Amino acid sequence: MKIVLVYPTIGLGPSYSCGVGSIAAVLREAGHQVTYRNLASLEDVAGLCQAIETDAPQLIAFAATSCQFEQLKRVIPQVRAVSKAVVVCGGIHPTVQPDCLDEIPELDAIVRGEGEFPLLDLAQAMQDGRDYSHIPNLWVRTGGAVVRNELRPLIADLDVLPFPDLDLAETQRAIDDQAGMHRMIFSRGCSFRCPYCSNHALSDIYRGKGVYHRLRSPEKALEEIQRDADRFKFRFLFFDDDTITLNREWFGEFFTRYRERFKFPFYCNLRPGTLSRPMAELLKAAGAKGVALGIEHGDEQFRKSVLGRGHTNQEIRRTVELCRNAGIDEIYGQVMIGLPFETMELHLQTVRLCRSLEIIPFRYVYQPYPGTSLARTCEENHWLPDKSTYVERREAVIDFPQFSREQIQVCFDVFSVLVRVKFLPLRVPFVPTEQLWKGYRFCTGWMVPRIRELCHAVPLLRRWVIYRPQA
Ligand code: B12
Repeated sequence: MKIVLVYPTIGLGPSYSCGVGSIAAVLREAGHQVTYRNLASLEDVAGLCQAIETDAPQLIAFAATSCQFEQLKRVIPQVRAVSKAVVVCGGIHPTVQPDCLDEIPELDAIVRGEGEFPLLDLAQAMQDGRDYSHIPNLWVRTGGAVVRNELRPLIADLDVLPFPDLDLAETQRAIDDQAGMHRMIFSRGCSFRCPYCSNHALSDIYRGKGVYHRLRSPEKALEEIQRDADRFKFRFLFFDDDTITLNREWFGEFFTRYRERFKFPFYCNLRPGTLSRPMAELLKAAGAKGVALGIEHGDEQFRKSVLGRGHTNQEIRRTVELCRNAGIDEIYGQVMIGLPFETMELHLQTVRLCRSLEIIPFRYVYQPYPGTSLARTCEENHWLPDKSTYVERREAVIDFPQFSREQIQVCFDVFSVLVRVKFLPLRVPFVPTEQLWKGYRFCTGWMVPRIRELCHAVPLLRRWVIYRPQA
């Protein structure tokens, strides 16, 4: 059967998804004809519709994170207008927010959770002309009602899955776009329950359906790297696994064998407090060039109470030290800005911690992801953004009473400079916006737009001139 898989990356730049690749591999193994379409911009929708008219698939499946789902509200009606295919949507957003089916009347069904076998069952049922409304993991629109099927158990052994079948040209384009970096992932899930991350929402949904954190065997993971090395041209790897240090036995075997077999330098994510000295040394010996360290916030108490991260600043320092002593020098400190209950003063603690650790700053604007307990806190307090589409993780969208949207945006814009240029004072005389605008009245006409432009063009100036932490 002809199936089109659409991976939207609207506003994000080239990327690829191992999840979508895994679905494509399973469908192709079963003999289905799968075409992969990337959707990089809303301007490309006409092209997508044209391609769909040419491909004439019977099934069209869209992938969606929450932000991309908002974009799909404009895309799917246009696709529906040119195709009679069954249109479904899967991925994290429909999984944690299945009621989203109501938001796009042109959608026939959503696929919750791991999509390989539900989509395969759907394709088989359609091919055989069978009713597909009772397939586990699917919520299906039938007439005026929605059939909400149960989730099937999680795939216990990831080795049963074929390797992701990524689109060759699109993947190579994304690798080239990121200076030769190829992203791979060998695990699913995470056993920590950080209230801002979708993992705890997913593990709640899957309660009673099997162990949530799973890994491919080291053998299969190494085979997958070899397969990709034969397919793509890349210079180094990024292991996207949420917590690669979680299973120490796996970690030991995988990196020992990686060191013997491959020469590709690599980066991986790292949770403070989960690395020992031998592990750091093994990482380095295997070729680790750097790590992305989940610092998240600089204030210990805040990190614990709001973000559920119990480790101390001392433990973060220790992890950084272990990496440096082992010779892993590129340490990216990942932090979030604009969190519920955060204030400008608390944010400055993040700047101070990052300065003292001398890490490479890597910052995100906090986004309240559906199904997470921190998003529920935002909802209860009526803080959820009124803006439906935004630049994911880079654009401030929440106006907290104690930390305004403008302040968050400026803190985000100047964060890296403030961390790197240590002599820049953090305690600076802020002038509230209104006062500044009032001050303009005393300037002569031609100066006003110039000052305004200058303040907006130079974020650092905006930070110092316009904003003041609120009491
Ligand atoms: C790795 C990763 C990435 C990598 C992917 C690289 C790669 N080579 O695959 C990159 C860096 C590209 C990436 C980008 C982004 N990511 Co990301 N990412 C992850 C991470 C850590 C793991 C995802 C993964 O690969 N899992 C393994 C695969 C096999 O599983 P999977 O992706 O979940 O896919 C399965 C199901 O979801 C489902 N499924 C997925 N797609 C589809 C499509 C169809 C049609 C169907 C039926 C089913 C289906 O079936 C798949 C197979 O079982 C997750 C966290 C997590 N634990 O899920 C965040 C996560 C998915 N990412 C997230 C976000 C926000 C983003 C970005 C928006 C960030 C940004 N600003 O750039 C972009 C969005 C990209 C896009 N176009 O959608 C959020 C999404 C939250 C939300 N509710 O929207 C997550 C959950 C992290 C979090 N903050 O909690 N990401």
